[in-house]
Amino acid sequence: MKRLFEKSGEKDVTKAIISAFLSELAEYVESDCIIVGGGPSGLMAGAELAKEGFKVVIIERNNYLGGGFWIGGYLMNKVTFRAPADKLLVDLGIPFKEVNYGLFVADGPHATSKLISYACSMGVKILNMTIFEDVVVREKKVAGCVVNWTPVEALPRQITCVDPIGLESKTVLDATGHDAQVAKKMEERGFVKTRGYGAMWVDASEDLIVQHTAEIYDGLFVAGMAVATVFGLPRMGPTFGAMLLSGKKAASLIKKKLESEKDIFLR
Ligand code: 48F
Repeated sequence: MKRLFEKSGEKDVTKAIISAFLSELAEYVESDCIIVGGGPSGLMAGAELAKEGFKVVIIERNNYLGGGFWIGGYLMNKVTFRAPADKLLVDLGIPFKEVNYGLFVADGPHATSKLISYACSMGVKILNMTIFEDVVVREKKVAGCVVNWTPVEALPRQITCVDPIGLESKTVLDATGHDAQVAKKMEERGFVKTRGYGAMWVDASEDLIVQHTAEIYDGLFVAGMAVATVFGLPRMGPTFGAMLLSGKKAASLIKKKLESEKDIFLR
């Protein structure tokens, strides 16, 4: 019999990881929303949806979340925001300074960790080291994603096939940044058209990205820089207000759609 004071050993540590991970994965093979990309727009959207009780999972190819939010431009880790996004910084508890009228600066690592913490504490689940490969489309509706472990992408060619797995969801949000990977896959399949992002023009870009944040195919939404790529909008460089506002807008559009359907998986 195990003595009371006996500490857990290697097998117990391994079992704890396997059982916690697999039970979560089994629970999240079906969700209300799969968010592809854990950058600022994806994290914000996920947090806002999970706050409302929706079942949300973020697919992120890196081991870390945050995307381009950790650093500003040119490997300098200060991030900027333009009004009215300063109100969101207050809500998220991110310290910032006003450096010019309506222009705010914050520390990238501090801002990113606050946003990740917000998303996790609202109940967003994370599959990191996981790459989006394809879409599930049924009867002209996006109904999930096909994913694989990130390292599978880099496997030597001698290993011919490690099949991916399918995850079902009521909605999918493309928050993969400039690459707009989900929208591009839909384009490859002939379902949507993307235009590629335009030259930098921060003043126009922020508002346009928030305005164009939308459902682009039944069940598929876009947020953040993916919006610029889909709609041919100007790029904006290292300012992040529109990423947070676009994520928030995507969450409200997805919520509306989910509420119009009957069988949601409220947690
Ligand atoms: O690029 P990213 O930060 O996207 P965002 O939320 O924010 C854009 C800004 O960071 C910045 C900007 C404006 O301020 O110009 O670029 O639109 O985060 C995108 C996330 O998606 C992940 C990627 O690793 C990153 O964390 N991602 C991209 N492709 C895949 C993916 C994929 N195929 N599978 C899983 N994750």
